[in-house]
Amino acid sequence: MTSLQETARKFDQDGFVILRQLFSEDEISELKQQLDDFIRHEVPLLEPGQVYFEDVPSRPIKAIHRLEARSAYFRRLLAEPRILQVVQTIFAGSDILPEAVMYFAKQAVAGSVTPAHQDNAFQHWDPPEALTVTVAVDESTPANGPLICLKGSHKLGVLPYRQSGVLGFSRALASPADTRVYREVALCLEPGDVALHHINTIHRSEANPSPRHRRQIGLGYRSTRARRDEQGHERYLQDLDRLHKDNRAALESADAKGQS
Ligand SMILES: O=C(O)CCC(=O)C(=O)O
Repeated sequence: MTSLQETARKFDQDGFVILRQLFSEDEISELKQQLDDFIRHEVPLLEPGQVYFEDVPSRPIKAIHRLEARSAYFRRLLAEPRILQVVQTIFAGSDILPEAVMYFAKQAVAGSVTPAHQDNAFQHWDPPEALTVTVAVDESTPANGPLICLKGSHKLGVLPYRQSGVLGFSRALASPADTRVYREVALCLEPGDVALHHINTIHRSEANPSPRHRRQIGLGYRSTRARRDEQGHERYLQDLDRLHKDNRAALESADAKGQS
């Protein structure tokens, strides 16, 4: 079996797979530089919903969505042939569509919990032939809130969810999955490592109380066989809009109290 096919087999079996050192040190240095530039020049222009901040006074960035819309560098990263080749082997017999680039930052000391969720509760692909590729910018260790995937949980389909109230991760699993059956695996990565998880794989992360950042890029792909459940997706967008309005109202009321 070639290593590409072995990767696809593991992904199919576990719902996630790690590829070590897909990107070189120089490539990760450039990625960091591009991220810094994006944060300096583009983030101030983004609307709520495109960027999320931690709820602490220093307001460090927690997540940015759709970097490819504003950056030629991130559009190129999304079209990276080394990644497309792996995704193509996983969803064999179909063309692959790159979807979006996200940034997830679990900042030193300030990074908060990501509730257990499945990406397809947000994305609504049917059949669920889609995945997220995580590119590690920093080392992730048990101490700095690594991504934790539940092995085999992608075979459960999309499970009932609840509104989490957490900005950036508004839908969480309604009840915890049985981790004796679907074992939790912390994805401990070095910069340049890449992890792929299926959109139905349950994943979560703890807070980051450590002095080290855990930042990563998420690249979304799907097969051309996957179709969006438009009604389900519209309901999600309406829920999200409500959450943003409630959040704005809460902030305005806190401001008004502060001034009175
Ligand atoms: O960084 C995290 O904690 C969450 C990332 C995530 O949900 C994802 O990559 O799909």
